[in-house]
Amino acid sequence: MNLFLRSLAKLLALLSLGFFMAACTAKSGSDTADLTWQPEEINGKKTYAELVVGYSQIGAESEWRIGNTASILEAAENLGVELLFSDGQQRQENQIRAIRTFIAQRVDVIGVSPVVETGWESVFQEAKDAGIPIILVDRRAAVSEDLYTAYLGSDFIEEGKNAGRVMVDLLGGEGHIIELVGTVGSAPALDRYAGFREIIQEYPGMKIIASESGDFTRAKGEEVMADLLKLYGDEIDAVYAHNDDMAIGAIRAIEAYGLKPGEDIKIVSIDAIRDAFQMMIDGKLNATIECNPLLGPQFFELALKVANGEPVPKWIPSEEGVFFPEDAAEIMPLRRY
Ligand code: GYE
Repeated sequence: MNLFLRSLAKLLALLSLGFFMAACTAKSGSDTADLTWQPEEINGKKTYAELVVGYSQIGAESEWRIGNTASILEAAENLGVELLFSDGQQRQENQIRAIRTFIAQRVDVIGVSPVVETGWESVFQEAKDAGIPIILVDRRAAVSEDLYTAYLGSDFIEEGKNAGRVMVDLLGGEGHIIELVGTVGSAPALDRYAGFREIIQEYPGMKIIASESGDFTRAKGEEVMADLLKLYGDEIDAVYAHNDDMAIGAIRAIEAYGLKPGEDIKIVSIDAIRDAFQMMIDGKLNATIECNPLLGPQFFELALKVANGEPVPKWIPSEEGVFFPEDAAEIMPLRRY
């Protein structure tokens, strides 16, 4: 993790219990020489300087999430948007409380990354009744389309399929796979589970011998993998982890068990964080499927349009690739998360 992200993570940890103003708009005083002054409205339309956005983040479970939070805070500051940011610490009830607070504060737009898919109807309906649009960022919610304005995020099914395709190649269509699942009930865990199976079901020799949640964290990935190694040991040919952090945890467990990750046990994961590139350079990870967390600039562009009543697409998907060890050294310095 680079220094900037590290300090951001610390700041977030310190402030995680409440709300904070991530950025204050450069409001003009009487000083006409102030070059940062921006008009509040042009032709009756809001500008970034007038936009007030509430954002309910999930937590800080992974490097991906830390990169995602940094992107949102940075973009708000660069654009001069007033951002009310809340860290839900992985709990849906905290996120629901934050959304209710944003409604009471009468923000222009609410951004939310729902920790799990279900259970959002009532609070989204409350926002709708108050005339405040909801934009889903990163993760979907299982609600009817009239309860949110747009979804900005990845195609998690496609990510799961890409992981499946890479796994078929690595194992030559045959082998015993351990799956480390993300947060139970979250959109990425459900879709990465389904997408992977869509591909490997075509290969009768590919068998998922265990599928357990590591909650998207390194610590849990390591713990679950250590338990599964005790149960299955040498029978394991490969690990499919729903994110890189759990794969890195699994790598530690495999080494502690005395096997070689990347060789004895092939590993494919998702996110493409910087540490995953290091693991590929070290020969311990066989591939990572990209999932882009740098959604801040796109999110605020969307929020401004929505606040001004302009039409926006219902789903704005991110463009993503697949990375392998042979290119890791060249690409790693370019990675921003
Ligand atoms: O893959 C994982 C994070 O929702 C896409 O959440 C995101 C996932 C990401 O914790 O690392």
